[in-house]
Amino acid sequence: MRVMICGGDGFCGWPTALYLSRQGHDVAIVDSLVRRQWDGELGTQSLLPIASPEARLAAWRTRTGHDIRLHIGDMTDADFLYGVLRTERPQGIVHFAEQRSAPYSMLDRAHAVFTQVNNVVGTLNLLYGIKEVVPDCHLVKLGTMGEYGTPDIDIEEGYIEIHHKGRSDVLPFPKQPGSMYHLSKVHDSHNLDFACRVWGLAATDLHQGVVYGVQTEETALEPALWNRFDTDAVFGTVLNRFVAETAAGQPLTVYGEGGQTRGFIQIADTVRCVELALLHPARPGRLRVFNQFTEQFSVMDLARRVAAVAGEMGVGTGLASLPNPRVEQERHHYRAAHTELVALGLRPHLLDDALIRDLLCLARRFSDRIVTDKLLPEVHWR
Ligand code: NAD
Ligand code: USQ
Repeated sequence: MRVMICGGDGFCGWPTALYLSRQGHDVAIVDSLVRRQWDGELGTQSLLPIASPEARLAAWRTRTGHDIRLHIGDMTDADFLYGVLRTERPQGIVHFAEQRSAPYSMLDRAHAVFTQVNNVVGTLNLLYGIKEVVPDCHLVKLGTMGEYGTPDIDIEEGYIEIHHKGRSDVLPFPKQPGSMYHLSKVHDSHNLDFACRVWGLAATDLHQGVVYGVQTEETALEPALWNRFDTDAVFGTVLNRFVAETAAGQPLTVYGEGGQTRGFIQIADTVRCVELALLHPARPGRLRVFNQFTEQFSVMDLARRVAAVAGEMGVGTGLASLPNPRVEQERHHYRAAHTELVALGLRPHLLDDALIRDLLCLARRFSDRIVTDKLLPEVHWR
């Protein structure tokens, strides 16, 4: 399949590009490389050193003989995007190319506006581009479990049957996002739904949970292929941060009571889920939604898991209970359906102590790269 990976230089996109290339798909990456600039803006860096995009692709070509094409440009630039679509004529597009940090989107007005413009306009350009240039192309778009929020009922996969005043219908599941970033994903989902219903496009919205882990079989092949590992309080996600905090000799930063519960998925399963969605395209005319996570944990569960493994290794640093910088429920019901990808063949890799140990070893090896004064949260929701 000719596949275009938008955001293919990022944490999820890079391993996905390599995995799909290795499966024999013809892969092209579209990325503005803006994520690399945000490290500069925030004064931080990936815990693992990452090669330039050109060096990454050259290493992949030398090692596997597979060519991955690179188009550097911004999704919000419609002329650029249309040009790439005309050149590549993709049969499948995977769209990761958004500003994905909730704290970054809550820094101030300018960052909130940037996040929503970047994400919503980029996706809208892509939807129009597909409609006008490659209308039969299947779009696999990364959304987030955080679109649903934490309602006091079970979360379904995208849709819920509602009975109201003697009538019933299957309607999009209600959305209660918790940051300006998560809101941008809800706006995207509405635009995707519209493009499917009205123009007859085929799209899958992957409501992904928090991703953890770093390397996949492909990225681990050699240093030039390594994936990024964010540790700072703005872009680092919770489990990877707990590992990095341990490596830095600091206590684990549990926000508030730690009862916040989320769906989680390993990076190696992310790439498999995307492949499954591509291999089993959505039918045109109705937006398909999959909840993309494999198990759920509370923040406190995760902190205790990491602390226990670190303790066995003799490197435990304990937990720090910090006032929650976010506005979110810290004790709540959480049970979300996630059966569709399993039905397509996903065999989940669940979190185990061996993986935590491997991550801790990796983080300790590169601990001198952790920018320790960027570990504590400084972005407040109120
Ligand atoms: P990332 O920031 O590492 O990668 C995103 C990539 O997109 C970067 O390389 C960046 O340069 C590029 N990009 C951003 N805006 C762009 C634009 N306007 N034009 C071109 N390129 C642009 O993020 P990630 O962790 O790989 O996340 C990828 C996607 O998955 C995002 O849409 C995110 O919302 C979603 N997601 C991520 C997680 C997670 O835990 N990492 C969880 C759920 C969903
Ligand atoms: N948290 C802590 N301590 C930390 C970091 C986070 O207690 O040091 C808590 C947060 O308060 C939150 C939970 O852990 O309750 C998850 O936070 P996170 O920073 O790991 O993840 P989040 O902000 O939700 O965002 C990440 C990705 C985003 C994706 C989302 C999936 O950055 O792109 O959309 O996970 S989901 O959470 O399902 O919406």
